[in-house]
Amino acid sequence: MAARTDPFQSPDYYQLDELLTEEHWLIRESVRQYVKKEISPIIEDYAQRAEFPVQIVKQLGDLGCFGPTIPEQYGGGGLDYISYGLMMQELERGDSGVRSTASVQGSLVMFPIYQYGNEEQRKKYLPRLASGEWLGCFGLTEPNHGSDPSSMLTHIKDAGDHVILNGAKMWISNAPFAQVAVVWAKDEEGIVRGLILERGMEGFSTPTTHGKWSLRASATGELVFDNVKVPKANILPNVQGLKGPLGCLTKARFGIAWGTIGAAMDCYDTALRYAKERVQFDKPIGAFQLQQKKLAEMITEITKAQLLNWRLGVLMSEGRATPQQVSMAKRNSCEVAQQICRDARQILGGMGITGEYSVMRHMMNIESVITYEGTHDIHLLITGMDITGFNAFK
Ligand code: TGC
Ligand code: FAD
Repeated sequence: MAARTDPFQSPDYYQLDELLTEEHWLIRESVRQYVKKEISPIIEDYAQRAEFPVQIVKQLGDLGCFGPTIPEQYGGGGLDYISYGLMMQELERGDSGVRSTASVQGSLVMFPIYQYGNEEQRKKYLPRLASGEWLGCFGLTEPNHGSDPSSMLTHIKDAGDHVILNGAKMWISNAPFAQVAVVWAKDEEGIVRGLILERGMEGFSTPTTHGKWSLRASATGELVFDNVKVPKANILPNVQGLKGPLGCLTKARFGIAWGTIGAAMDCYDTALRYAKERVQFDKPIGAFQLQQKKLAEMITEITKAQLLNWRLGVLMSEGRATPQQVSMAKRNSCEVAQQICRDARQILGGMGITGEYSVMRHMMNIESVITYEGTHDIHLLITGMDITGFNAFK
């Protein structure tokens, strides 16, 4: 397939750009141009081949997309959450897998090392992760424990100056290429602890997961621990319990709320252009009411989600956002994106199922994004519990 150009024009129906600062525009523009130049021309081919474009790791590091909210002294960007959201929006406009690479690295690997780690751990890992010299992954989900990580079986046993780790994690983004893994395991008292593993530790392997129809340009794998000796110096000292991993998920879910609207914006823009150009029955199909209904609903939902995300970004930057507010935004954006991708695919008719356009790839990607970082149902139950006070999980 020949390299392609990217005609994307960003929708901004309510002049929401006026809510952004000049620094926000510059950050968004630099990531947008990166996606146009380095991602859009190649990503479809990588997705068709189910191959991870490993060169993006260094590129994303150079661009500042890894850990943008981490302080600069550790290699992060020291930026606010709107900046982070805009980066994730632009990356996922290119492909959800590219955004996944960045959100795992920043929110699920750098954030716990920064927030729960000691100074030695911060200095050793954060600058290398920020620059893209090292790639990281996050192991919470297990073969039999997905939505309910509190029942995890992976565990550690005290052995003097180290612990012995046994168990397995499944569905782990970045795993096959990662040098570092933040892994969650129970200690002998059943308390969840965070550990930093490095590739090469004896008994630690990362088999690749094959056969995905979704997120094909993202590398997914397992983490297998067979009597791995982990030095106690690699345990994250400043957190215990499930709030450790769940606290990381709050940051990553925020990025997904912005990211999936990026994918939706790409599908809308593609469908709008196609509807104006494609002629049937002597008229552009965009002149028919049925297609206008789809397009009008798309821009309405995108605009509502942009506003929700912006407000959430302000609350996050002020340290006032609740995890439940983040759940609402993640759930809303995934649903909006899923519907928009499907409608855009229909507007493109037969062309919608080809790799000539990005919509089918986005549509398939969203099927993962609506499931990972807490399924659609789990986020609904989080909202339900928040407003009623009743726990409907158990
Ligand atoms: P629960 O008793 O509710 O909570 C345990 C402790 O954690 C605290 N907490 C949170 N803290 C920060 N952020 C959040 N979002 C939090 N949610 C809960 C809570 O206050 C409590 O603290 P404490 O001090 O009292 O101990 O826990 P539960 O076992 O009842 O579970 C609740 C539930 C179901 C909502 C939770 O387990 C959940 O969110 N499940 C979904 C699992 C999930 O999201 N897995 C994601 C795996 S990682 C991934 O998918 C990465 S994909 C990345 C990519 O490629 O982009
Ligand atoms: P299950 O928990 O088995 O859920 C199955 C169904 O049951 C869902 O519809 C769910 O909503 C429903 N359900 C579950 N509990 C309830 C309930 N109480 N009430 C009502 N309905 C319920 N995990 C990581 O740790 N790190 C990663 O990097 C990572 N990357 C991923 C990448 C991809 C491509 C995918 C697909 C997943 C990834 N995951 C990762 C795992 C992901 O977080 C889990 O798939 C997700 O949390 C759901 O777990 P599960 O697949 O075991 O589904």
